[in-house]
Amino acid sequence: MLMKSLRWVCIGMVLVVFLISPTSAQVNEQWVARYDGPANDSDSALALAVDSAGNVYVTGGSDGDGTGSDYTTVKYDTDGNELWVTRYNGPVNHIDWAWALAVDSAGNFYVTGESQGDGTGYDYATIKYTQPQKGDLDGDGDVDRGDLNILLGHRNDDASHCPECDLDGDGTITALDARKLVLLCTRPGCVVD
Ligand SMILES: [Ca+2]
Ligand SMILES: [Ca+2]
Ligand SMILES: [Ca+2]
Ligand SMILES: [Ca+2]
Repeated sequence: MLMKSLRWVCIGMVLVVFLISPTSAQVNEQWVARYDGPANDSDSALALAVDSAGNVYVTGGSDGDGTGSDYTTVKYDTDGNELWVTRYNGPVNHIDWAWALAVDSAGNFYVTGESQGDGTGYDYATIKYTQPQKGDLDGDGDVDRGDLNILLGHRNDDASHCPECDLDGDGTITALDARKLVLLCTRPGCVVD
């Protein structure tokens, strides 16, 4: 009887060791991105979201220069390169912490959190941000013939003349960029409004 119990104890121990042992699967660190705010002080990320293109958004509270902590949202591309930073400081230059963030299918994003109001204690402060649409060179909200004409006006130029025209990022504005823009057109046939 004792031997039988011992055998079950041994089997149990083997199972436990097997279940908690590291598996052969590996995770690899692809990139690490750090953000330090303007005060070179406390920066705390509290939420993260990923859009359909794999870009990463991180938000939280970051000490500003005389503004207390501020909502601070950072966008990274799929390789961890910082694309932009946007900050929000509430009405009394005091504590503003963004606790949550969401991205919709159109690329708009939303942050919310606690923000010190003017005599109102902490308030919800929810912010919607829009992002410039790729290919919308004239900023009218559509990608169409008007944008294509702008791009073609820079044909064979160095990308420094119109950085947003260089859609393939090769440093020169060429017919390949025009082809990419046509694929982004938001109007049937890429006609102008
Ligand atoms: Ca810091
Ligand atoms: Ca603030
Ligand atoms: Ca446009
Ligand atoms: Ca190009």
